Amino acid sequence: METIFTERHKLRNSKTELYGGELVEPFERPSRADDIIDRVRAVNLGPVSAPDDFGMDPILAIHDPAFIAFLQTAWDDWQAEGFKGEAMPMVWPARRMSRRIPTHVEGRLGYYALACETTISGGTWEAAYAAAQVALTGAQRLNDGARAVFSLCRPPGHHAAIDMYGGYCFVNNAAVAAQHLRDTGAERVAILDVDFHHGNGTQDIFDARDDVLFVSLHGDPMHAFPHFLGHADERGSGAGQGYTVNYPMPPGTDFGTWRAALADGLSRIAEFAPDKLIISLGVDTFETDPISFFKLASDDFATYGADIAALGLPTLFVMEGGYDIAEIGVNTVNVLQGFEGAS
Ligand code: Q9C
Ligand code: ZN
Repeated sequence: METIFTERHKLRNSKTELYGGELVEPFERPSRADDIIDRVRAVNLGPVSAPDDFGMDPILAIHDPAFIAFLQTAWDDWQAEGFKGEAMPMVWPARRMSRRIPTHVEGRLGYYALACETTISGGTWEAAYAAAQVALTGAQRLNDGARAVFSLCRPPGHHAAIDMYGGYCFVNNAAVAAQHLRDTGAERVAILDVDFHHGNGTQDIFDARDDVLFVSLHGDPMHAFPHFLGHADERGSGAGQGYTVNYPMPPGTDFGTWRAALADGLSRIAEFAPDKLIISLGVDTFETDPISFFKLASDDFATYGADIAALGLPTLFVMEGGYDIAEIGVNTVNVLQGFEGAS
């Protein structure tokens, strides 16, 4: 399997995350991608290629232009205020308040953020742009006939909505790739999100559409980030009714339970009969992930990679979360090798 990767992910290197009331080193750090690419090379998964540049249009096909313009200038605007730390919101348009977009960067941060753990620092936009190109290049490889491709995106994307960032995400890489596939011949695209967290951004983007099926397995939002989306009764709206499928699961969920939900999700995807499949691949379902509560073991990742391969669809793996730094490379590549072994 070919991997698409660029060192430009290192440009996303913020020093702080707000966690438990403290500023800590971010869980979403550059060494994550380094560990994954090291493992890809160690097992000779396949060639590693740099992304092509598809420009801004595919990003703007998903995201609000004003939101993207905000991401591009937020760090400069923040620094211009003379602030010493990294950019983070601290006030939101909460219930019964105005949706008018403020002028001051503090107001703009609150308007466009869905959470405040994720700080913006120099290079963030450049890395997020590069990650979207990594996803787009993988999608194009499927168009060129590949059975499967691994887009090693960093920063991740599935929490980024049409006009919101947060949860370590800025541009929704999987959504950008899905739209590119739609715009280049695919009639139907399915996105299967196996990251521990609900892919609220992806769900939001495709909520009212029947051409992109969104299926997500995740920690129940009653107990897990992003807390305000991902319930089982969210099924899509308008023409998109029935094209969002959520499997929230409780703390302590083991692989048996998780795999049964996956089997149900895979049957929904088979029924939809997509031309292409995108996997939002987070390995934060691992038993020792520091911020999650599922109990998957390393071997389970290979097992479910094979389960996904049984669909027989052209498949793009897009990297999302996973924070157990010691095992992130093994667990990620286990999914890909499990898939290949069963293809
Ligand atoms: N107590 C991704 O996996 N904070 N984002 C969680 C836990 C945010 C995760 C706090 C987690 C974001 C792509
Ligand atoms: Zn996650």
